[in-house]
Amino acid sequence: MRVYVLNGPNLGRLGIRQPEVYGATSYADLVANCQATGKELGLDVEVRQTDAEAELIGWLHQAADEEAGVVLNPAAWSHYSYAVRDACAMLRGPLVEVHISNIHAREEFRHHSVVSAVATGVICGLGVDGYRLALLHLAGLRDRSARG
Ligand code: CA2
Repeated sequence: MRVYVLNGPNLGRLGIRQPEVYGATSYADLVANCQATGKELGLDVEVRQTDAEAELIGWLHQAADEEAGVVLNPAAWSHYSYAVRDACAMLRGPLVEVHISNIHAREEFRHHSVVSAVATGVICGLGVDGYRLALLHLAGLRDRSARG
């Protein structure tokens, strides 16, 4: 099963600033952890990050065309990008939305994600463990569908 782990703006700076909010794991470590989890679970995992909305939308179209699973941290776009939401709605495989921080315990503008309504499920506030949990969920779906 092909899985895209897609990350939105500023997440490439993980571990450099605000460790009290986002933890001490660097973006490079996050990529390595997702790849290791993918290997463990037999998932073909590709991890990407972009600060450009059009690039993320292109990757979502690619995932839709391939019927791939997606783990998405839309970052700030979660809160206002109907373009990202519409691209997510086109996906044909499962979509797990991940937030490292607990967006509900932060500023009011972070409490709502326009993406969540079109996601299969949402994980938030569990730090970078959320990515591993999302990949475990996708592997479980794959296993259940293989069993029929
Ligand atoms: O908690 C999350 O994962 C967020 O999606 C992260 C976004 C934020 O806009 C969302 O409300 C919640 C921001 C990512 C910024 O990442 C940084 C990384 C290092 C230093 C500063 C910001």
